[in-house]
Amino acid sequence: MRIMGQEIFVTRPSLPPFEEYAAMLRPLWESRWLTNMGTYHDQLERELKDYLQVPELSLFCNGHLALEGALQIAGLSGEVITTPYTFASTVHAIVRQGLTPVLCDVKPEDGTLDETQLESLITERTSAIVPVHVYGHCCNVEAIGSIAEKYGLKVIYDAAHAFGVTLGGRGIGTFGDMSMFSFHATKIFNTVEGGAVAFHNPALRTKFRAIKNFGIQDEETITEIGGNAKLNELQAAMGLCNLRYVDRDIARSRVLSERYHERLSCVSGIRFFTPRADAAPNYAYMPVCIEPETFGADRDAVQAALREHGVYLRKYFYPIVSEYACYRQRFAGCCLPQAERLSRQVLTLPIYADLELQDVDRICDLILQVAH
Ligand code: T4K
Repeated sequence: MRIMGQEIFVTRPSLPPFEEYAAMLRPLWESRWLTNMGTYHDQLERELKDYLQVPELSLFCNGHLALEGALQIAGLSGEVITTPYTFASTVHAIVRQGLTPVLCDVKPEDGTLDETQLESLITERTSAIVPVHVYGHCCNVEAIGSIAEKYGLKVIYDAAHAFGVTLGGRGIGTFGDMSMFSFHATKIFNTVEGGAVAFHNPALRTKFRAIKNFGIQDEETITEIGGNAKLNELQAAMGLCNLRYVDRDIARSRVLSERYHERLSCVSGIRFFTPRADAAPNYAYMPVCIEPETFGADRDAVQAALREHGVYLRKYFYPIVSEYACYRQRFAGCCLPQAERLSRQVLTLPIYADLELQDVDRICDLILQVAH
């Protein structure tokens, strides 16, 4: 049990035993091969491909640049439909690739893109859909896939939160044309900073390898307009170590998630999301909706009250993207009632492998005190 007063954040990175990571560094000191797709980089690509059950995978230095890389390689133009209920990265990646984001509202039950609204947003300029498996909740990939096929659109999933998630026994990264995963320190699996794109077409393998390294094919051949987005050997070593423990971490987070449900699911005014029953989740996020009319206090009051006790809950995702200062004008007039409502009600509670059950109980006690 933690000492009272010690801070608890929404997440805490998993780290392997120090000696295990240190041992991985020795060959790097000896070879002096530190980056530009070294041995660990290629080994991690192979191991992640197996773990995520995807046909092809390319590592990047972070999830954001992986998403930008996927959008670039997909050869898109014009409009791209995505959701406003996400981290800044999703829409920024679309805009930074010279594309026009079009926002689709989300479903209140899981926060993912509302596929029933998709067709009304498709125009002759639409080239792709970028749905987000927000909190690791799987989108309606079947409906999205058939709409995309009907209109000849690419589907690139933002699967930043969905590491290790399976749907109907299939790796979540096998749906759509490509999926981006994030391996940021705050994710269930981390390489400190890092990310990857999973894809189907083996012909894209060399393109992905080139665009993260200035478009270089060989010393004298530059085939793509690429930047520098390589995962280095120290990060890859961290990934190789952490991958050995990720199943344990997911199992541990499951226990914590069950405890939150046990303690809070019958409380009036606290609503849990209902992700798809055919998905195996990763328990990386613990979002709840605080419905002020029935709970007796609003989300911000709960956040402030727990902060007084050193527990830092996060409002992932508030504000929604259309309300950002940099996008307000662009999206003025967009009607996104479900995303707005969720963003006013959601709190993400702490969940990570070395959080203790007593901490979960204390957090639940503190939340319940706010209601009374
Ligand atoms: N798409 C989606 C849907 C995403 O959510 C993200 C990233 C991306 C794309 C882009 O992927 P990356 O390029 O990041 O790979 C955090 C993460 O930085 C970000 O990766 C993540 N989503 C987002 C949801 O959360 P912040 O601004 O909330 O981070 P920060 O620094 O406030 O950290 C959150 C908490 O984690 C802290 O209160 C304490 C703890 N923490 C954090 C760090 C960095 C630690 O204990 N140790 C640490 O080293 O964005």
